[in-house]
Amino acid sequence: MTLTRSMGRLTVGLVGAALLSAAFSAQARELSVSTVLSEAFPWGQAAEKWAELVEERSDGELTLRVYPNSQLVSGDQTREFSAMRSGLIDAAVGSTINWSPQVPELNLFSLPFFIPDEAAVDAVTGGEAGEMVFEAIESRGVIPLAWGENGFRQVSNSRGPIAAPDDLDGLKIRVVGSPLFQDTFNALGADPTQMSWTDAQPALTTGAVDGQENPLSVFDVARIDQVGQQHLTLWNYMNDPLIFAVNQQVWQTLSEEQQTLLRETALEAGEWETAMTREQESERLAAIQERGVTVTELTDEQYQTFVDATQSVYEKWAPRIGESLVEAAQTAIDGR
Ligand code: X2X
Repeated sequence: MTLTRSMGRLTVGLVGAALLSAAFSAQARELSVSTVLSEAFPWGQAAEKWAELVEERSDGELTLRVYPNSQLVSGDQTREFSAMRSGLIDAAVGSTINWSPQVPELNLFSLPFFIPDEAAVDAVTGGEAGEMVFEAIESRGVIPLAWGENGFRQVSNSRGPIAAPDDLDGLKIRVVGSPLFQDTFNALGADPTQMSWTDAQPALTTGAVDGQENPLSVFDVARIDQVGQQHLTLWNYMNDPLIFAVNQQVWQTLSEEQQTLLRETALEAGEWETAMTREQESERLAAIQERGVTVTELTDEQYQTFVDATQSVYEKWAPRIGESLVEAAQTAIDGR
C-alpha cells in the first residue's frame, strides 16, 4: 500500500518534470545526434563540430550528444531517417544514401555519373534543386538545416583494376541504401549485395564480397586496403552529401533563439567539414597509393563507357525521383 502510494507520487513527479521541461523549453536540454561514421572520419567530425559550436554559444542551455556508428539504430543505417522521424532520435548528420529509402527524392544524388564534380554538387545543393530536396525532407516530418559532404564515391575491389564495365563482370560488390544501387551495379554486369557498413567490413575481410564503393576519406581512415582492396578506380560516379537535420516535434519545442542557433551552427559546421573533406582528397589519395593500392584513373573515353552502360538507371529512376527535381538539378549543373 505504502509502496504503491509512493510509486504513484514518483510517477506524478516524473510526469510533472516532463511537462515542466516541455513548457519551459528555454531550460537546459540535451538532444541526441546520430551519425554512421565516428569522429575518426570527416563525417563524425562534422557532428562533433556542430556539438562544439552549440556548446560554446548556448551557455549550456542546449547540448548535442553525438552517437556514432549507427548505434541508435543497432547498426542499421537505412533506418536512421525513420528513427529520427518517429522521435527515437532527436537529430542526425546523415547521408542522402541512407535516407533515400524513406525520401525517394534523395536518390537524385545517387544517379550514376549525373553530378560530375564539386562545382556541380554546389550548384545543385545551393540552388533550387537543393531547396526542393529540403522541402521533400520537411514534408516527411524532419527539419533539414544544412549540407555537409561524405565525398565522391570511388569503387575498389580485390580482383583487378577496373577501367571498363567488363572489368566488373560478376564481381560481388557491397552496396548500401536504396534499390537504385542494385540497378546501377547490375547494369554494369556486377553482382551487387546490399548490407550495412557494420556488416561490410567483415564481409570484405572474409572475401564474402570482392569490392565496395566509398569516398577516399572512408577508404583511407577505415584502412580498406588492409582487407584486401588492392585496386581502386577513381570514377566519381556519385557524390554523397550529408544533411544536418532535426525531428520536427523536437524542433517545435525549441525557442526561436535556439532554432536560429542550431541552424547557424549546422551551416557553419557543414561548410567547415565540406571544405576540409575536399582539401584532404589529394593527400588521402597519395597515402592510399603509398600503401601499394593500384589506382586507376579513367580517360574520357573509358568514363563514357560507364555513362553509357548505366543510362537505363537514369531513365528508370528520374520519374521516381521526380522529373521536375531532376530537371532543376540538370539546369544547375549545366549552368555551373
Ligand atoms: O555505408 C557506407 O558506405 C557509408 C559509411 O559511406 C554510408 O553510410 C553511406
